[in-house]
Amino acid sequence: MKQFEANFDGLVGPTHNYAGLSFGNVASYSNAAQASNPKAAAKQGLQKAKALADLGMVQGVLAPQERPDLYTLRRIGFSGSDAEVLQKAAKQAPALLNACCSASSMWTANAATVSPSADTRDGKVHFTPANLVDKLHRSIEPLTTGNILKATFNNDRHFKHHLHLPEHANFGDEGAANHTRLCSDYGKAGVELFVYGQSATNPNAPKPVKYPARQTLEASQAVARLHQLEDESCVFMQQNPDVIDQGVFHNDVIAVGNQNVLFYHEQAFLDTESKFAEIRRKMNAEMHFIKVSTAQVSIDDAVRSYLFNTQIITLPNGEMAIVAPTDCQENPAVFAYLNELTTLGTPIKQVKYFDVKQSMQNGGGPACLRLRVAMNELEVAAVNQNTLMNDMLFGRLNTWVEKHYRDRLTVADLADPQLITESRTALDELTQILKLGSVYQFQK
Ligand code: SUG
Repeated sequence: MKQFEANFDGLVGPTHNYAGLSFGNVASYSNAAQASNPKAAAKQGLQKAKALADLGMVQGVLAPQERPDLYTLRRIGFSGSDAEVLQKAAKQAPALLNACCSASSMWTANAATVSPSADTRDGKVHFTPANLVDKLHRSIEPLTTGNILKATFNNDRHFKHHLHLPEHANFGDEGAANHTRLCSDYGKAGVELFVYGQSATNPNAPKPVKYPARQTLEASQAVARLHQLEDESCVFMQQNPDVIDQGVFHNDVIAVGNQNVLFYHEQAFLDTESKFAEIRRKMNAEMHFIKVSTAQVSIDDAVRSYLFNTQIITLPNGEMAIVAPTDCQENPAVFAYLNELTTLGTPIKQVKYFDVKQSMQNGGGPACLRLRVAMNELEVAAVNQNTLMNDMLFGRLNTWVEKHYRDRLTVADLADPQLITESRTALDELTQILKLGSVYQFQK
């Protein structure tokens, strides 16, 4: 049976803006209060997704969330008509309004953790939405994320959907951004590498001092239990707290894997050698660890260029390619490194650059924008086919963006009640295009 690794990219929502909401995420902070271009952001994302589909990859899309999130604003005491709720929040608590307007669900690497059927005891593909408790604006995503995942992977025979973990700092969970599945072939049992930032219940364990460690060991262990993974196929590894303090807020900002390749910065982890030995033993197949040294690329350059927030994909001809943001071309050290990488005799043979600057300015590169789901052909056939990228869907989504999205949005614009109508009209039409049913609260 054929095996695939599908990428499901998050569609950028109509309220994409720069509000500086993510402490510890350098790009989000440094671009705070700039004007955004939601239309360009959505189109950049669609271009990348379509290009991967054109390369022969299985590519899908995940719908964005409803923003402004008036349900959360009402839950915290703002009342009246929708317009009144928005305007009261804008006046009395603008920071809360900003949190309820973020389009952050576009970074679907944080939507959920996914374990393919080859790894799980019941032979199903398991999904656990991330609770994202570390950031207010992201902590309001998981319930709707669960609805969207269920509407996209809507077949109980093949897909098992869990509730997100308890909403407490001990279980801080950021989804696939801290999870890498290594394997010889997508359809064979692999090793699931969970990278955490801190252990919540061990006060003596190392942790960052300046910025938050968003993922806990306890959350990663809970996801592994829920997904019915064998101990022998899991490795739990700690992120180096020093790099979190330099802006590496998720592991996918400093390491990325695909099949039997792990591409990483030498400062990414703690206990690197012993953990890599554990991976080798549990993999039972050849592993390629591609190390980038600080002398080649500094942490600062890695964070600015997002060298590691790249996608490594296996093309239909078996060769691997790296999907990088154009920001990597613009950074001399990183560009030189990537040019050399393809000549080093590793499985990575080509680099493909994409302009995703609208997302990059909020700290989201190509890899943040996608959720990986390894599936066999029966599972791919069980996915909601209307969410899979092809010429027709690409055309329809571009027309949809063109019709509903603004080309300029500032934080001040978030108080505009017209944005509620625009966003709901767009999302209602999107659920019809993708045939998702009623996934949003306003549709219920
Ligand atoms: O959670 N940025 C996101 C970026 C997520 C990137 N994802 C991965 N690395 N997988 C975050 O920090 C910024 C929103 C704002 O500031 O308006 C934001 O949420």
